[in-house]
Amino acid sequence: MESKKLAGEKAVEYIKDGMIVGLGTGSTVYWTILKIGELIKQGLKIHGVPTSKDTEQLAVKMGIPLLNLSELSKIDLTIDGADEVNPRFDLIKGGGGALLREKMIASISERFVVVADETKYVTTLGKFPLPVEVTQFGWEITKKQIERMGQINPQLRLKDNAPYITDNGNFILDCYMNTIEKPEVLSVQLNMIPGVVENGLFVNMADTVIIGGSNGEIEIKH
Ligand code: DER
Repeated sequence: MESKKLAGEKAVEYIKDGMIVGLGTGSTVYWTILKIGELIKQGLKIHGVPTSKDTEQLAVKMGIPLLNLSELSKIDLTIDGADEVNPRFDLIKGGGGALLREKMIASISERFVVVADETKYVTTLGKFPLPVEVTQFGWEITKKQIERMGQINPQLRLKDNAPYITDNGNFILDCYMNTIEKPEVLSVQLNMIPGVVENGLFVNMADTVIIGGSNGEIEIKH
């Protein structure tokens, strides 16, 4: 927890008065949102754009004024976590089930800052199963289509022994494969499959990565 807290809190240094800030989802950016709440109490003036219903609830609790995506054409800064980050700053995201809204909000952000503990920084993506958001309609067919790509094992994400349902009413297939050598290729191939809504590969989107170390050190990569 400490290394996540270190990274999460450090990210608020990128926030300036008047900004519109995309608020990510997960246990690392949780610390960012708590810190923003403190700064709001001290007079910081920003608006947040939540990437999930969970984050929306937390942001409201922290007194962060919110906007929804439909009101915006751009966001100044988004701060979010990741399940894996490689040296090119390609990410696997979606462990928390929020990948679609996270990717939409990151895609219109001037700057995208990732906060993570050191365990997330990997040489090659793929040890973490890649979340793929799919329509409920025909998900079994979509699963078969992904299997036909070869070397990918898609599994329906469950919660309390029932299919996990995202904030957008979709299912998630967690795709197990060994390594992802060309995330930019796989991302396009997956999104071409009818029934795939979005995948958790964030390629060429992150600008800055803040890594919290178990030794109490913080490393900022640009
Ligand atoms: O679901 C997501 O994309 C989250 O951002 C996730 O990847 C971050 O998880 P963590 O900060 O709780 O490890």
